[in-house]
Amino acid sequence: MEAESSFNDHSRTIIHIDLDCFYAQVEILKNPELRSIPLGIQQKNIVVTSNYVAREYGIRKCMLISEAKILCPNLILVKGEDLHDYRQISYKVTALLQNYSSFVERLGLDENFVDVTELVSKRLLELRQTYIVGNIFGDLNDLCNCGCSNRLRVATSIAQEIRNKIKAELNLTSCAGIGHNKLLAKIVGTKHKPNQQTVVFPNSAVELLRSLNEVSKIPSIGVTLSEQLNNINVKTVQELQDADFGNLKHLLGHEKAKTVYDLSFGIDCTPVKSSGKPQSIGIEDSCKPISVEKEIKEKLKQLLKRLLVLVAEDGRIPKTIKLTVRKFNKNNKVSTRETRQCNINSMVFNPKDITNLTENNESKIMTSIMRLFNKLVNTNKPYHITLLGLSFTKFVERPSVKSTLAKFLTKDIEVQFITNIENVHETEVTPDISPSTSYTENSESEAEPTTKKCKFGELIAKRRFLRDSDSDDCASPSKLRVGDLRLNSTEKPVDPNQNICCPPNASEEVFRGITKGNAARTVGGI
Ligand code: TTP
Ligand code: MG
Repeated sequence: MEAESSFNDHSRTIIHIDLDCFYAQVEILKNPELRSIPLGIQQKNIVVTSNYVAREYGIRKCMLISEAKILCPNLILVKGEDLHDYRQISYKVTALLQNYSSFVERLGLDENFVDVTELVSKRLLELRQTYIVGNIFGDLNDLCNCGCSNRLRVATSIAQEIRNKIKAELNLTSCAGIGHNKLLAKIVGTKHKPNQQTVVFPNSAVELLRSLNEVSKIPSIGVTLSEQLNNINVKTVQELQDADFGNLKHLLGHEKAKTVYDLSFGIDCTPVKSSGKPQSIGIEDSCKPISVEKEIKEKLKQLLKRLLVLVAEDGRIPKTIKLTVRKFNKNNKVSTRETRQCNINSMVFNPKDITNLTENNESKIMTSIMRLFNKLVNTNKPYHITLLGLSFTKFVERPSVKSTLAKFLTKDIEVQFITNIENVHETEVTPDISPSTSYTENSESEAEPTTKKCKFGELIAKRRFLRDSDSDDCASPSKLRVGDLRLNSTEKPVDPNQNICCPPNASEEVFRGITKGNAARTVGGI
């Protein structure tokens, strides 16, 4: 059975920008001596990334520190668990990209899609001749004649311009992929790394997808979906392209089957969406099994403290708190994730300094959290918790001084210090695919879950994908749904009071200015 073919529209022009060895580059900005020596960024016992000097030794993302040290005994490790600096730089990059388009979509911390369609048409009016800058994927025979070839050519010079600007102003190198949709732009950008760019014309889209080989390598196809496909003997992209659509439909339902099938041919109609403020800000921490309530409470207190810092950086005031636990059942070695949420009175927060809760207010929030915990876990029976997460959702803007004063005058302020559980929402239970050993040393989710696929991280990321795709909020910034390369970020807007040093080769004024100049727009727009 054949699928009805999707309209393959080439009218848009998209650039995907991915910063090279991002965390490592940020650490190098802070300490330029690290540039020429092998550098690894450590989170728990994993090297989450490394500079390209270290990659020469075979160091790969998500490698165990112990393995990395064997490959490169001189590897210098810098802790990368505090994401503050990475976020700051990340927002500077996005702010810079917003000068090229109002459609800039963040994907994780170091990737952005830029829809340059409008800019390209303007440039085309001015240009007499177009040419290609950078690498080309595929061949230039049989190019489409709808006009996309010229548009993509122009976009290659825009991509080069953007990358030069990122280098000049932020002293960061990046890769770019240029294509007529997000899927192709993202994939093709990985073809030549680091510090390079690659374009793909529509005639080579199918070949580009095939070059990924495994279906699981297609962005937005997660572990469950690839397992489902594998079960019907669809392992490679080519097998997916050749698959009987009736079988796919039977397995996935019509809509999903269609999306997956389209993706395998490089068809992706999802728009580049200007990244808005996150709907949820959360962190979580996996741990060795905890079975004592006192320890749980202590861990949750620490999480709350860290979460409040992120919320303060975001600038809005949350109205709902959500607790996530992962329970490990020692008998059947199965882990399950459950979440429960309740409203909190936003008046417990001091709008001027959210991180600074009075002891009384902190204990009120903790009481709410522990109530949620007791609803999720029957503490009268043995339990083993291997992950705890907290997130705030449903935000309101901080009241202005005026409105606070008005409230005070109308005595609204009387309700200020009440934390209440107004309604407890239904429990979400999501089976976790964690094997029994999953609690060991996995990464913290404050370490923004990544869209990247690598052996260890991939498992974690994929688990998050599974979890998040079942949840109705957006706890993960890398939540990719089939056919939807959209960022759902836990990130926060630019903080103009950032404290990152200006890179040595960059202009201090420009470096600071990018953030400040765009801060107002960013708050409303990212
Ligand atoms: P990537 O873009 O995958 O990696 P990178 O930018 O370090 O290297 P590349 O040159 O190949 O693009 O990820 C961006 C950052 O995300 C990376 O610097 C570190 C972080 N990260 C994690 O926290 N966990 C992970 O599993 C991976 C892969 C990355
Ligand atoms: Mg990168």
